[in-house]
Amino acid sequence: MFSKILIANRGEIAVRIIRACKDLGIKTVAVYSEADKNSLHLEFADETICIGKANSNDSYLNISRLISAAEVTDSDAIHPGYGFLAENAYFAEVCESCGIKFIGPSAESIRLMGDKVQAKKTMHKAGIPLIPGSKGSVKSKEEALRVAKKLGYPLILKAKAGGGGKGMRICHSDVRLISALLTAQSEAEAAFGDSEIYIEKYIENPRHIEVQIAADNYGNAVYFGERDCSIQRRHQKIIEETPSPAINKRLRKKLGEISLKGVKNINYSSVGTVEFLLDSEGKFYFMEMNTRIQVEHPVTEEVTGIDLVKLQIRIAAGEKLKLRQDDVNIKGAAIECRVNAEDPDKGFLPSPGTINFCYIPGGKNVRVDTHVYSGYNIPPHYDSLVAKVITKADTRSEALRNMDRALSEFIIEPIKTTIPFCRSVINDPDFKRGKYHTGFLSKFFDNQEE
Ligand code: MV4
Repeated sequence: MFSKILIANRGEIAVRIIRACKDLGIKTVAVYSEADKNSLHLEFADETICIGKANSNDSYLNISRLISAAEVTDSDAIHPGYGFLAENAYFAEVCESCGIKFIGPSAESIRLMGDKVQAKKTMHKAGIPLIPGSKGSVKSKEEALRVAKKLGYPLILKAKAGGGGKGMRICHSDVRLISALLTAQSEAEAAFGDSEIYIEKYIENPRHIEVQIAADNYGNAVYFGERDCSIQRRHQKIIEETPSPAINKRLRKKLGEISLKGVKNINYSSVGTVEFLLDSEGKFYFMEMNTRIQVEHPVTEEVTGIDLVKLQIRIAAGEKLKLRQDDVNIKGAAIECRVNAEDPDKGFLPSPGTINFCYIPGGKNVRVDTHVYSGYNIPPHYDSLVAKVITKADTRSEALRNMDRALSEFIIEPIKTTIPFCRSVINDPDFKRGKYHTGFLSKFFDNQEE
């Protein structure tokens, strides 16, 4: 096992990772930018190092500073969290070449799954159903028109280097397709430095279902059920839950087993998430794979009793999975609401600033993962997530009531947050019945863009 881990991240996930390290008896190094001097993760870590200015490029994305910090503190591993460098294959490679263990899969797996076209081809070879689409990336309008003729509209354009919705375009006609290809290419070039675009049949109102898996270096792999992440706005998840109200035991097993086939086929080793779209007829299609620990991992932890961050660290340290599939029992239901410092009345514009008073809810079956406290100043330079409220119960309806209670107790003054918005979603009659899909939030807005 490692004796010291450097956490190359900030905010709630840095706190979450430090907790897992402490539970494993591992020393921790927190890094921080000048904007994060008063951050909670610095209080909890054994050592702290400032790695640069507020701008992410000068700090949390700065590979040489992170490696230097790991070297001067004699850290034997780096945990990247999510976002920042978590899915940067080059960073994973640099860590390895410096003799520092990257806590995640191999650089090769990250690179393969980061290329969404390659990822689809690879998963298809393992027998996983794909959304009908172009064979690879589409380079010309003639090629795009040929794909359109074969598949019919609506179509969706996606960036090969993308994921998470950037560079996506939905089109309903040849004319739109041709112009969308150009704008999607330039958007992808600007966002990822890679203009390649692929095309898929657009599935209307699907559910976004993702399967949590873990695999070790010795060919053992297990799945931990699914999460339903269909409640999104502008491709930002707001509420996630498990089990999905749309999935029965049989489908869960099928999705789980197919996900394992996919990850075993690439000799994947770490925790990871296989994303699917589920259409209104119950057919599912592979979409992409995330090779990091995800924001919404706690709902899975709450129903399985497994600490996924500890498991991720153990796998990276070369331990064998002790767990067999039969040992994974899903008990009850869990839901997560993301509390973002955003103003819903201003189109969810970030609302950073100082929290004068903060009260974190508690009570039975309430978990809050956060880095904020009374007096904390939310810097404007990073994402707006300030807390994750996770509740669980024997049944979904109890977990929802528990969530409403927890959110009603949460005080973060005077910052505007998504708490009232989350409460209106979980009290919505259709949501309560489990009847929702990725287009669900559009009924809360006049003009939901994409
Ligand atoms: C799709 C889709 C429908 N058909 N792909 C991919 C990234 C994720 N953030 C959104 N993604 C989608 N990919 C095909 N072939 C629907 C989504 C999707 C979505 C699309 C438009 C508006 C909101 C959405 C919310 C979730 C998923």
